[in-house]
Amino acid sequence: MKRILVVGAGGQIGSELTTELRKRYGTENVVASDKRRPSEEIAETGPFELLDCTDRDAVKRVVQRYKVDTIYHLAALLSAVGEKNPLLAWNVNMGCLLNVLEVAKENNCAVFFPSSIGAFGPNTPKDNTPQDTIQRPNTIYGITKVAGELLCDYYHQKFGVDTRGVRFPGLISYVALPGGGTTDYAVEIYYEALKHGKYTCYLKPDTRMDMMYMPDAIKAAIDIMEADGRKLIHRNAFNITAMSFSPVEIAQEIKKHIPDFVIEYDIDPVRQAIADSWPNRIDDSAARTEWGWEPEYDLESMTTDMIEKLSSKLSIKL
Ligand code: AKB
Repeated sequence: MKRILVVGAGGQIGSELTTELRKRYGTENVVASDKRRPSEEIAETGPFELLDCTDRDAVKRVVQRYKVDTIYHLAALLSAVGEKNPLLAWNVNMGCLLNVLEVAKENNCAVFFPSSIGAFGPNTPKDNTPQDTIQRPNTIYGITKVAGELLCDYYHQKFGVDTRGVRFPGLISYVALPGGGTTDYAVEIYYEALKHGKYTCYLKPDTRMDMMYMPDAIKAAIDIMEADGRKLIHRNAFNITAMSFSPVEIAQEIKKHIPDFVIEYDIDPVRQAIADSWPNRIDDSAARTEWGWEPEYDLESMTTDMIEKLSSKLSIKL
């Protein structure tokens, strides 16, 4: 049985991933950690450690105390917030990853690293973006993701650390909110549609990006760590996607459930420029071939589920 440490367990991915890992591997075998105390569900249903991953000794202490053999390293600043404080984004995103990789090397741990569609840039092919292609991002977030992919491959090749990763698209969930990304609109729109019947979007109506519903993202993170390493040609990191849509298309889908819903636009130039530099739709055939990746949800099934779950969470009757 694996002994897992989740770094950043209180975040958008971490809170749902921790719950699923505990179901699969047993509560006692999954240590949640975060800089701040997360929800009761995470902090009180299994082992929890307050952990600042910029402190390498602290990471090492937790790994050794719980005899961890697999680390899911999720702590990072996202794209939009990174542009507000590039130095902090570099220090947190690279510093924490380096600490995790060093501790993993010394303690024989496997590492999951979440890269992103943000690892691509304005001169990457926009449609059917290949697995192996030009990666010259122009955001600090993207730069840390490309450097992170390379660093993970380096630790694998040079020190034999079992590093694996995926390039996540925008992630949509009704459990925890994302914090400071460019794709956050695709979560906010459901909350605002249900609460106010109206949403003001900070991206232009036709801005197309890859997206994924959280249950598929959790499945991907677990499946890639379970995959047979001998079959992996790539490692850091695999393109994965589930759907690709624009604000106008998600709004149309929401209108099928909330007919009076209205979307308006007030463009944020910073987030628009980031979104314009990312692909329209990536090609995830390497992940499908090498470890059997296959998403379950598309825009229609995700919207039905989001509206059902979120209206019950917010106690809103449709
Ligand atoms: C962001 O928008 O920054 C993230 C991502 C796509 O990596 N959601």
